[in-house]
Amino acid sequence: MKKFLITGALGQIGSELAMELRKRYGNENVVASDLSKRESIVVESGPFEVLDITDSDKLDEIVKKHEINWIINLAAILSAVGEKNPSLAWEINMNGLFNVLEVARENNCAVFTPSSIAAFGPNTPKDDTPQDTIQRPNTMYGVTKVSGELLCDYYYEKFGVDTRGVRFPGLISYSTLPGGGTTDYAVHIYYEALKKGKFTCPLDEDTYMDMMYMPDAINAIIDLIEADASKLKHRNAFNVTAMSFNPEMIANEIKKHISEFTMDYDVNNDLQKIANSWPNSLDDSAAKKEWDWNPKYDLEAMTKDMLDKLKEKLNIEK
Ligand code: NAD
Ligand code: AKB
Repeated sequence: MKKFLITGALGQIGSELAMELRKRYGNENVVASDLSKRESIVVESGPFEVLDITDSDKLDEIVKKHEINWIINLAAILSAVGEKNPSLAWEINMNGLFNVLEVARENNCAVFTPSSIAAFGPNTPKDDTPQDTIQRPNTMYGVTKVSGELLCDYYYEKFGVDTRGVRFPGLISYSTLPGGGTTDYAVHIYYEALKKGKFTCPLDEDTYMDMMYMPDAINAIIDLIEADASKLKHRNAFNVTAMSFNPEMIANEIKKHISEFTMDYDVNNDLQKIANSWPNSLDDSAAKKEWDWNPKYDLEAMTKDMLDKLKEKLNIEK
């Protein structure tokens, strides 16, 4: 029986993953944790611990107390915040991950940690970016992501820790707002379209990036956790994607539902620089081959669902 600990469980991914895991594996088998106890269905619906992942003793204590055998490490600082505070990004993304891997090694736990398209850099082939290619990121977030991939590989090779992970693109969801990334505009655009009928985009119109709707991301995590280990060659850094678009394309899709919607641009140079260093589109054939990765939502299906769900959430009639 799998018994999960999720770190950073009140964030964009964790708040939805915790609920889906509880549905599938039972509430008591999914221990959620985060820096503090915030108001959330995740805190109310099952076990919750206050945990700072830089505190390895507390992490070890919680793993022992709940007899955890899977740690899903979602505590992190994302790209935009990480560029403003690189030492914090290093402390949490690297030292935190190191603690997670050490505690996992000592307590025989498996570990899932997401990497990101940020693990690539300006020298990486931009289109159809291969699974195995040049990785020389020029952001602190990207440096921690590629180092994290290597550290997870090391713990598998050296100590036999069952480490797994994917390189997520920008994730779009209606439940919890994103935590300070470069792809966040693709979430905010839906809120602003419904609330104000207009959106000022911080990235220029030619900025292509890979994206994915949260239900596909949640399935990716659970499918990889459940995958037959003997079939996994890449383990910690599978390219996964569901769509690639630029701001014009998402705006045009929204206009099909909200005809009066308009978008203008006020480019944020810091964000633009980060986005320009990332791929336009990923090749995710290794994930398809090794564990049957198969996303369900494209831009059209995601936009319809996002707008329907957000209208309900924001109590908007349109
Ligand atoms: P998020 O910012 O929404 O949530 C991160 C959570 O970590 C927050 O709830 C925060 O309180 C918590 N946290 C911060 N410092 C902590 C600490 N010291 N100890 C414990 N908890 C701490 O992030 P997310 O979007 O849910 O991302 C989760 C993981 O997925 C990260 O590794 C991120 O790099 C990766 N990822 C996310 C995306 C995306 O678009 N959301 C894309 C690619 C990769
Ligand atoms: C970010 O923009 O920082 C994240 C990511 C793609 O890793 N959404």
